[in-house]
Amino acid sequence: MKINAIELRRIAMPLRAPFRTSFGVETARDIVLVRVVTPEGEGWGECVAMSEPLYSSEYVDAALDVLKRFLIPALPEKVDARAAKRAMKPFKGHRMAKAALETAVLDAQLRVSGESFGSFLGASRDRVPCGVSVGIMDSIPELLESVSEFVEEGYVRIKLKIEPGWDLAPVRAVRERFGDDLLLQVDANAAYTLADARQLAKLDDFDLLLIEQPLADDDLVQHAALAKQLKTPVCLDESIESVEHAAAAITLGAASIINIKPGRVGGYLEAKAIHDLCVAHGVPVWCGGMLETGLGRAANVALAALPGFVLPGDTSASRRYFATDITTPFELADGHLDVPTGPGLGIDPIQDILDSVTTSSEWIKF
Ligand code: SMG
Ligand code: MG
Repeated sequence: MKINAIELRRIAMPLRAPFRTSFGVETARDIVLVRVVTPEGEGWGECVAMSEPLYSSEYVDAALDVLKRFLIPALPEKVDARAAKRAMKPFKGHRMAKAALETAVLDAQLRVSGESFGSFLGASRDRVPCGVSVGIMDSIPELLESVSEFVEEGYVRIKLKIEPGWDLAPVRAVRERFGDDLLLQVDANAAYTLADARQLAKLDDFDLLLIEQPLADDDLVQHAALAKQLKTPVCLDESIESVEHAAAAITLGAASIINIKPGRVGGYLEAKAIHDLCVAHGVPVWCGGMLETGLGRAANVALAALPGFVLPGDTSASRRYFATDITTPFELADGHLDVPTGPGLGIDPIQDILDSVTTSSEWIKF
């Protein structure tokens, strides 16, 4: 496939409500969309980097810069997703930027060949069960109100964001109010240290599905030590940026469950490789989320339909974050989202909505 031009379009999407984690509060999404134009068709990729390097070292301005300066110029004349991944490999890091470009190339390639993301990746289901991630709140009553709305909407699993000072009490309150049958898990976004092991072990009483990324991203050995002190399974998110990291985490006993986010690991090809490795080792995986628009969500839902994704993902409906999505909104039905079946992502941006949220656009011509 030959590329004629690539558009780097930056959009600003207000969130319906602030989303607080242990590292900060998000009130809007600042997103780079990559649009690959070929003679036969177009493809889209969404960069999941945040405005500031707080979740990981990546951030939006850096993603734009590395795309323009290094990643796009490195693409070979004839390209598909695999060739794009190979061409970008020499550049260290910047996995979210790489994932966006690789996804746009893959989408274009699949739209031309008429195959869906789900079929290309190996999806084995036509819909996926959905969980929702619930931010840190100012009070327990506010949290219970929010969780109750999500449960009523049909979400099949609740994830509570935690941090020191907001862990046992919210988990206990949600367990007491919604009962033992609620699938419940927590995510610390690296807010603890191994010295907190005894506090974290108190969460064992609440029958959680997992505790996600309790310690720092580069603390694999400490996660292995922590896992020995907890009954709650340890799941890694930020620590896993490649299939090699996943292999190391499994070998060390640092994680018994892995959260797969295609942006964090450099794209859907790497995400699929991590899935395959985990299946081979009997390690359950689930699909993470980065507050994606409908474009990123479409690809995530396709990935979440692979057989190793045995736990509900952070693949919530569009309205969880956005009053107006840039695509036809994803809507929950019986706690599930349908896997798109059309070619490529199977969904398109709605031009006037896209234009109304666009803050800048730049074309790179080939
Ligand atoms: O898309 O629903 C979503 C976000 C889910 O909690 C979520 N993501 O660490 O897993 C995580 C966070 C990262 C983004 S927080 C701003
Ligand atoms: Mg996480």
